[in-house]
Amino acid sequence: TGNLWGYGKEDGPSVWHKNYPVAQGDRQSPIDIVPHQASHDPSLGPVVLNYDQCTSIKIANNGHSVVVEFDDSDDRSVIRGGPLDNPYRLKQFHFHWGVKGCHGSEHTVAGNSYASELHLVHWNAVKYTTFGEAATAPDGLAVLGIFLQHHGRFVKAVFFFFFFFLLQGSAADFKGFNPKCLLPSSLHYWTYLGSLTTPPLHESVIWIVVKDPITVSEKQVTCLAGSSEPALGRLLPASGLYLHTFLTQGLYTRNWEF
Ligand code: SG5
Ligand code: ZN
Repeated sequence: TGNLWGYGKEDGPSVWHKNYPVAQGDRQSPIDIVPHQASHDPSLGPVVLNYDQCTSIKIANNGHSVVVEFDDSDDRSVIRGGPLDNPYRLKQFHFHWGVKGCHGSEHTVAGNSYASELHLVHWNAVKYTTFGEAATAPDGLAVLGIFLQHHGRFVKAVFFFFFFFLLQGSAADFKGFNPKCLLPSSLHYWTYLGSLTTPPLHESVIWIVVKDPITVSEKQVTCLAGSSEPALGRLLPASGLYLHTFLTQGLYTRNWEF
């Protein structure tokens, strides 16, 4: 079919526009975040995460990435504040990583990539009735991006997700996981209006990219070698990029014990 895409030479980011013309649109993601070019917007407040109801349902591996899905039938797990006008429901999170183990992030900061990037995908259930509808609307999605850097401590939860990637094509129950254990202790962020980073590349994402990475051990990141590639080469200059600094409430608890 004409809708196949990937990260190879023939089907990679540089040719996505053939099937998805919006790839050449003006709010495409990812971008290179240049910190000193970001303006401070004093009207932006802190981002607040309510994940403590632990609404995860299952974990799945489609051969490209690992995704953890959440019950999004109500507002038990939401992100609010920051650039968002209303709470957005957590739908799923997934990871991006690279073949070399250390350049897997999609966003870059002043031209530098991180080992991996975690995306927590939320949707606007106040304005839209389904995730699918929200995913095509300009204010439909809010994705919280978290960088993973190596040279840190071994993080069991992260090891678990990456290990699950080795189990190609599998899925399992995964109830009661609180993703707060995957976040850094401060949620200073950059925000800009962007898109999904993979086809269909809808320009529907309010990006909230957290400045501080979480650190994981080098071993657990390099075990990802040979998996997905970030959409480098599509990195565009940032327009309307805002920096906001705010300290959040320390560390978090979770139910899942690894
Ligand atoms: C990844 O990024 C995700 C997609 C996600 C896009 O390709 O895929 C995986 O992690 C593999 C399972 O998530 C899914 O396909 C869920 C099964 O697409 C969406 O979130 C759909 C709207 C793009 O998301 S991103 O912009 O945050 N990177
Ligand atoms: Zn993603």
